[in-house]
Amino acid sequence: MRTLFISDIHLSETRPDLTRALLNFLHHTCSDCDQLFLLGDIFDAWIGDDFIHPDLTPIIDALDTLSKQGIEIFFQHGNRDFLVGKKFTSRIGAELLPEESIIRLPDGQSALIMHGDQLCLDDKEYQQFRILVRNGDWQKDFLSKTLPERLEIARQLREASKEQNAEKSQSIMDVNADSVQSALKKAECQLLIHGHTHRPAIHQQQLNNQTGTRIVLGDWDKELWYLSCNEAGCELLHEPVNSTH
Ligand code: LP5
Ligand code: MN
Repeated sequence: MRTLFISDIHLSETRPDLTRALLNFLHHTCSDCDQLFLLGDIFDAWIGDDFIHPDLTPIIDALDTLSKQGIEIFFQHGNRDFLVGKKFTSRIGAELLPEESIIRLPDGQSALIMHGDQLCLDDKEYQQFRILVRNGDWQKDFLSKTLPERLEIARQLREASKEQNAEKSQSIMDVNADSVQSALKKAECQLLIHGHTHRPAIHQQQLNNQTGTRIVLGDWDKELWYLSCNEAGCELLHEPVNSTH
């Protein structure tokens, strides 16, 4: 039994190298896995299930092929692709998971999984923004706009985000330690797996009288990061984006 986790690929038509890297990963690394978890920000900007850039259709087809081969695929929202809906996940044969989910790993351990943006509680501006854009009415209104309008809003938001991030400190944009503790406590888990911060690492931290583990997935900008779990445990692995099998 082998379970893989990836996040923060940020696929877009401007990065054909990432599309190629993911296709390669799906064809080779995933071919002998049983489960694939997509933990958010797979897409750089998702403006609705009714628009998929044609350059990304090979990815959609490859995911669909994997699920038809019996590999279970699970999708969680990131802060860039929170508008992914059931129309899209059923197109690829994936299950859309709640933003915080508890799963069982091949070695029997329970893990709490999430994108990770919800843990960045020191980033007050982002958390306010998050409440706004995760509101159902707000999303309905956005999705009722024309495609050019939605593309323009997404572009403006990306600009605003880039400008504001340049002003924020690294610590503000990392997870808040108390939010990690309380998320694990609430889930009654000792292992948290998330992405978002683009700071791949395995952290051990004190959790009441036990040791908690926090595995942070990496983004795919320069290297291709993934977590591979089997009966023996989990390994956080990386390869160059341009590697060929
Ligand atoms: O994404 P990244 O890594 O740059 O930074 C994130 C947080 N930013 C965001 C915003 C996204 O990047 C915007 C792209 C969304 C694409 C989907 C579009 C379709 C949906 C459209 C619905 C709105 O998530 C950033 C965090 C950082 O992670 C680290 O955690 O700091 O947070 C922000 O930048 C939020 C700002 O601080 C506050 C929001 C400013 C909004 C300004 C409104 C501009 C007017 C736009 C017109 C509607
Ligand atoms: Mn993110």
